[in-house]
Amino acid sequence: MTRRECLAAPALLGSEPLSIENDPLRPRYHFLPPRNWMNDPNGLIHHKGLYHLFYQYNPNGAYWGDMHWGHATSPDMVHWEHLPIALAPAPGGPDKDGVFSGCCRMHNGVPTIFYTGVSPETQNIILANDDLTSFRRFPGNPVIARPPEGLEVTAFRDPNVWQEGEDWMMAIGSGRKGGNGMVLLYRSRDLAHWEYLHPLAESARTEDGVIWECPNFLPLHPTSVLIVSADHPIRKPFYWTGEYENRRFEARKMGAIDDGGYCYAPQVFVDGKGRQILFGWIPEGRTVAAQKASGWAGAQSIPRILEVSPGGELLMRPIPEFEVLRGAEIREPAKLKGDSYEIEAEFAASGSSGLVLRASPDGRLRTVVRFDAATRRLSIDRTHSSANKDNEQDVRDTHISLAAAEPLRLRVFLDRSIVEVFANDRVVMTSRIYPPGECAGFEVIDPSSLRRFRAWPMRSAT
Ligand code: DQQ
Repeated sequence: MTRRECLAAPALLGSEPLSIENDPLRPRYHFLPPRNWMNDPNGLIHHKGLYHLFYQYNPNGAYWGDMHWGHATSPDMVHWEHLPIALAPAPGGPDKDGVFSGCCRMHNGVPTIFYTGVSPETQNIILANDDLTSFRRFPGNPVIARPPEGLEVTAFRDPNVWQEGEDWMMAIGSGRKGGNGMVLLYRSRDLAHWEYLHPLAESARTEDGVIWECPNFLPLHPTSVLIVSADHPIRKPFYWTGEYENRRFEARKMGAIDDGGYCYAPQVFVDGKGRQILFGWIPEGRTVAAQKASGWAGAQSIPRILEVSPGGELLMRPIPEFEVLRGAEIREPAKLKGDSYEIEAEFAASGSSGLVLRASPDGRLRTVVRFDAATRRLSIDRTHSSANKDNEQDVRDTHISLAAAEPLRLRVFLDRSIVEVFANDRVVMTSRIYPPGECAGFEVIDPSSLRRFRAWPMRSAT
């Protein structure tokens, strides 16, 4: 596809309905396209001093379907410039029914996109020019036309590619018919011909998902990381850390990428500073009708830096680049209010402590982030976040193990309808809330347990 063809694809840019600009629920510092539906982050790459974020995009409205790849670039992962749609389904080709998720790697100096075409699911390649503004389908597509012989699978998508010596390796999200989620491992010398090796990982338990989507394998030393998004009966991204030797992955430790229920299909890439960075899709928690009416749906998480602890736990911290959006520091909790801020709060891990966000003037509407020291459970309660019962309303919680005398350290990012809570660099909960604009109140639960507090109103990134 040339740049001109990109522009001829259904328009991403154009005149903007006023409702989107004025929408008090629309996040201001998380990444969103100008309008319509977005889901998985795709093709993340740092190239020639710019970050490229591609994403699953429906140009027809704020609902899932007709998957294209939207595109934006940034110098810092905070401020983004929207570019024309990068990839659109090509009539008659293997991606005629949708350009599904995938990644981008440099191959012989050429930005090379690996992705899934659907109905049936096949793996394909697109070559980009050096500034990733024009795209050309590889004539040998599909490079993998079907799942391995003799294996009955429920899914075959979302290629994740890395290099090992002279070989290129590909992990594909899958699931065994009548069984559980798995990741299939392939090898290639030339990217055109792929040989199936074996499952890189396979779940023994239905509760960890019967389909594993969007695999990310990080062959790090001494500890490697596998991340998958488990679909059905749960819908949640998990990680495993373990050893990778002779192309076999021995998973040792499992954990959640996010326990809040609103982070899915994360993708990891190595950024310009050599850091492993994760972006995740933040879906909506409201009805499809409400999404369509608003004209937008879906956001990208604050990028997280990943590291493996000596004990094999995945550590996740927000990138410090977002600090440029901080306004004047607030040290007294009583002075904090609004719908867009960042908080750093440290609590003695005793009793029941936490934060109340976006409270209405009469206190009846509120979102509560709470830690219960006795049970070591961290929760987000949004049973009273919104008066509209059509919005998802529940309590989500997770366990966080703290060493003796270790305080609870929270980083909270509130961005109107998004709440992202990082706890002690190892637990993250992302949630969605839809309170009316008057809900700007803030409170600390059990101020006697509060050891440190700093907050900043956050400026818009756009
Ligand atoms: N979303 C994509 C698929 C992927 C799923 C389609 C995960 O490639 O498996 O939009 O959200």
